[in-house]
Amino acid sequence: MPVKETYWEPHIELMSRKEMQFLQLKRMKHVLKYVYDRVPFYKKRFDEGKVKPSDLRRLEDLRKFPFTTKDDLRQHGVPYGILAVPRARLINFQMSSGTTGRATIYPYTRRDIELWANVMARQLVCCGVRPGDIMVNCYGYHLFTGGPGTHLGAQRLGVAVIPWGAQRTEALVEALRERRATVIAGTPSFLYHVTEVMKGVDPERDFDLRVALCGAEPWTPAMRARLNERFALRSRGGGARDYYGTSEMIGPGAGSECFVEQGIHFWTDHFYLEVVDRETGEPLPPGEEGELVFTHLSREAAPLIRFRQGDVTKVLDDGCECGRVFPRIAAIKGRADDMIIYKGAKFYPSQIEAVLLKFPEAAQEYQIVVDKTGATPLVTVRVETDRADEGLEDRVRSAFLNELLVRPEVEFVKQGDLPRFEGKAKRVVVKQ
Ligand code: DLL
Repeated sequence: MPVKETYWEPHIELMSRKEMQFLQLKRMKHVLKYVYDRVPFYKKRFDEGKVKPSDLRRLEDLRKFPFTTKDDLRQHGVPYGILAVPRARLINFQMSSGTTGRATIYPYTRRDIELWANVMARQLVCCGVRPGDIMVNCYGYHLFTGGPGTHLGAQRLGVAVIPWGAQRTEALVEALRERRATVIAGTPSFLYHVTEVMKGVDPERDFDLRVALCGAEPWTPAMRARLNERFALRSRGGGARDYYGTSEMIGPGAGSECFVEQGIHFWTDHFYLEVVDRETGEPLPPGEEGELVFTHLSREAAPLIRFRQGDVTKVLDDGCECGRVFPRIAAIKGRADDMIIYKGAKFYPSQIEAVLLKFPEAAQEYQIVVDKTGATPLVTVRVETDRADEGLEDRVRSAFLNELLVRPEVEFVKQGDLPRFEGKAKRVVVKQ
């Protein structure tokens, strides 16, 4: 373990696996009884599935319990339909970004907010943020969890936050310079956009940035390399780090990369982790890719049991140099619903991005158009570039073939022609 690494809660983060399992089991028994006694939706669900909270003796027994889906939440009316406390105990609401339909609202008690600040402080430390840092927070504020969650954690840790949101990019470059910011937080697509407008800036001379907290959407190793280089993060011993969470879990605050940058440590003392086969629902062993499912172990307002998050990943459960007990998951490939099936090949938008980032002459902005109006679907990748030479289309299409086993059409458009996004980038357009 590196001597220099520090931890927010070493008594938890450096526990043995056995101690962690003991803690999880205690919390899991509690939460199953808690929702069964308080939330009519769960009582009905467990009764229908013929399971009782007392059927859980070992952690593995959780698989006997039914899943919760986003549709369940919509049907039972979040936030109030799944509430485990009186409404008067709520002190906050946040919203999902609505990537898969109507946005849903999630409630927090005072204890939930305490938990959020704490897991976020843990996550920031894990990413390499330290008290005394100055952070520009480019996650959106309002109902989206990204801005407020990052803000809470930074303040808990003792970091000065500049609450910027995802806007006014040129002024932001000035703020980074003038305030000597050391940390920048934002969606990777927005941060990339920042690097596009900072013409004439020498990041080693003009900036003090060390860590970039990148999350809320899938991103790639090539994107990491670009952000590291353009913000000169490595020259100060830091880097762009993967930063995960969902509004259903708590917002950002479910886990992050450490300095090793090999997968996201998942805070399994609060969010019990399963990766399941999407078709059969059976839990999968480490190394096998499937859908992420989590169970709240310590939330108060509306804990979720076996919630099917839809994100595609796998557990990389083989310990980590940083010493943390928490298992790691691989970078999220995308949501299972985002998978594109084209001529029998299956791929995610993040794989398209990984290919495009190999071409410095193509900008990072792209859009995937899935046209279903003809007899067979047609997938076209629209890519911004001002430097399309004759052979570029062929080179890009061959690279797609190598990576995706299929060759989508490629269309080049002028730089600046594709939409820019203030929050999460929406890469796929479906024509029905
Ligand atoms: O995006 C929470 C968040 C805010 C995380 C800021 C990190 C930073 P939702 O709006 O509910 O919550 O969207 C959650 O975003 O299911 C993933 O598909 C995607 N996502 C979140 N973090 C990552 C990440 C916030 N690090 C959905 N890598 C999730 C890839 C991510 N995808």
